Amino acid sequence: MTSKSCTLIGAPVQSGASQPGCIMGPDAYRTARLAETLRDLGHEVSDVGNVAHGNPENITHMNQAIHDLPQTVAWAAALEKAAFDAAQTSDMPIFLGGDHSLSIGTVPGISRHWKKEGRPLFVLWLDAHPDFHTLETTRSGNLHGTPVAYFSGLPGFDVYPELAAPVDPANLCMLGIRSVDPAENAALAAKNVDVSDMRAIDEHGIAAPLRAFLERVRAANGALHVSLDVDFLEPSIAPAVGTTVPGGATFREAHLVMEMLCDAGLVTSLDLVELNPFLDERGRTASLMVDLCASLMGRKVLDRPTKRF
Ligand code: 6HN
Ligand code: MN
Ligand code: MN
Ligand code: MN
Repeated sequence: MTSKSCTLIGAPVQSGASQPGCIMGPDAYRTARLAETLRDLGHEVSDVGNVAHGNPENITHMNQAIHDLPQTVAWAAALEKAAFDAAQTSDMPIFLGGDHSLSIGTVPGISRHWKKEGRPLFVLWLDAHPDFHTLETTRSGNLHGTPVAYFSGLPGFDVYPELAAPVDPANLCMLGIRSVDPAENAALAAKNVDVSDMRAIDEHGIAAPLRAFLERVRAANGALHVSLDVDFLEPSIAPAVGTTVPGGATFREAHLVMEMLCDAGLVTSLDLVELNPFLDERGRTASLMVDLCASLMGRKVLDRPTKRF
């Protein structure tokens, strides 16, 4: 792959998850040598450190289950700006999470940039969950369950920042899905979202739906944002996440997705989310996420270094 300028942006968000720990995510990726790994592949890498948010405003919502709304909205505003700014200057902004509520900021910022450039944004959501709750439908109140419904322009998000460029639900693709709440299921069907759940992947393989999606992105001259949730992966290979669901993507399925994305050359930004280093085993999940990132950015199977630890 041609050399890219990559910008690493730390987003130590944990207000959207039920348990603490994602605050340590960005530093776990640094410890697992993400920057050095991408440099070894020939890319130019700058780590701009962690984003900080402004003072949270006193925002409330009638759904009493919701928690940490003011802080999550403050993060969204700060990350929307950070994402928009990074997309002006970098070929590949990479957001180091942080729980998945960080996409309430990153995807809208990236999408505002591409609207200005006159290209539609597509989003590949690699996750056990569709994160398609509205503020009315969430029962857990964990706001990491809401980003996709919000940036797709569903109603009921008046307390989140105003969207400059909603993502067309026709431009979404979800892979790895295997834990969906009833209200999400109904909303996904109503918006006709392209969802390949694990049952479909078992039957048809993971390459077929991804290939079809990439053809759509290419035909539309789209930009492509990838949001990779640790729980996309089978928990036995990626234990460091608070929302494990059995039956996830295997090691090879996950690498194949990244290798196909690399070959397609369409990816323009990336979220690495939900890593909770407090739940990890000797850094293995952080290292796997870095290796997946390496596959996305050009490492070939035959170039994989022998692990010495
Ligand atoms: N994630 N649907 C569940 C909820 O609490 O709303 C799980 C959300 C998981 C969030 O995957 O980032
Ligand atoms: Mn909380
Ligand atoms: Mn998620
Ligand atoms: Mn998830």
